[in-house]
Amino acid sequence: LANINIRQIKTELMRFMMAYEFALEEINTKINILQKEFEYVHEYNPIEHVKSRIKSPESIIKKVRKKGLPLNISSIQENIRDIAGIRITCSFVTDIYQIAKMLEKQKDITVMEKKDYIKRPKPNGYKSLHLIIQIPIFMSDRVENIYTEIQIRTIAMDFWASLEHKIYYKYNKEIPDHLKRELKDAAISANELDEKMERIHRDISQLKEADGEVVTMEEEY
Ligand code: 0O2
Repeated sequence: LANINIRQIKTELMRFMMAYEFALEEINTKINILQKEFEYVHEYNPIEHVKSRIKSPESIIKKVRKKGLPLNISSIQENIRDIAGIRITCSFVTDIYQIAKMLEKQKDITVMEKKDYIKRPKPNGYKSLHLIIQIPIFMSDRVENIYTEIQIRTIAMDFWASLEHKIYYKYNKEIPDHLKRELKDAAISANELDEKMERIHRDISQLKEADGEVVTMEEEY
């Protein structure tokens, strides 16, 4: 009896994790389609790169404990919403909102939560647009609505966040105040770079437009 139970639990856990893999596959396909078709129509690629990951069982358990939640499948499914995570790195800030809009409009995507850390950065300087979405996964005997976290940011925001993540963990989650200030300064510099590059991009687009070249970046999708 004990063997049967363990087998059942194993099967359930495998199916549970598989659903998140499928969610990532679905969303990656959607992003691929958007990217290819957008580039074809607008002759412009707003996406620099896309990365996806499944949260490890250890970090899922760590998050469950940190939030003081019960450790069972339905509690994890409902409360840990970034088991499947996708990060889209865009060229410019305006691209972030365009990509978000294109995903939000898709009928099978339900936006459950939107955290705009670009309009309201975190106190440490962190910037990104987070969409917590649900996507249906059609399996042999059921449909599961799977939570996925989509983080959309520019290269400069990604550069800062990736390094801050490393530095933060290296210092075992306690950084001295002067380093916190320096990190915040670095975030401000990253932001200035984003603004400058976007301004140059806009100015060059206007020049091209004046020269009679078709400029499509700001067009409605
Ligand atoms: P990891 O290692 O990237 O997976 P939640 O705990 O997710 O239910 P919370 O904390 O309000 O709710 O979510 P939030 O703030 O939207 O953060 C979710 C994810 O955003 C984090 O996942 C990070 O990936 C990223 N993030 C948020 N704040 C920061 C920050 O200050 N610096 C960096 N580098 N990344 C950040 P995890 O699970 O915390 O970490």
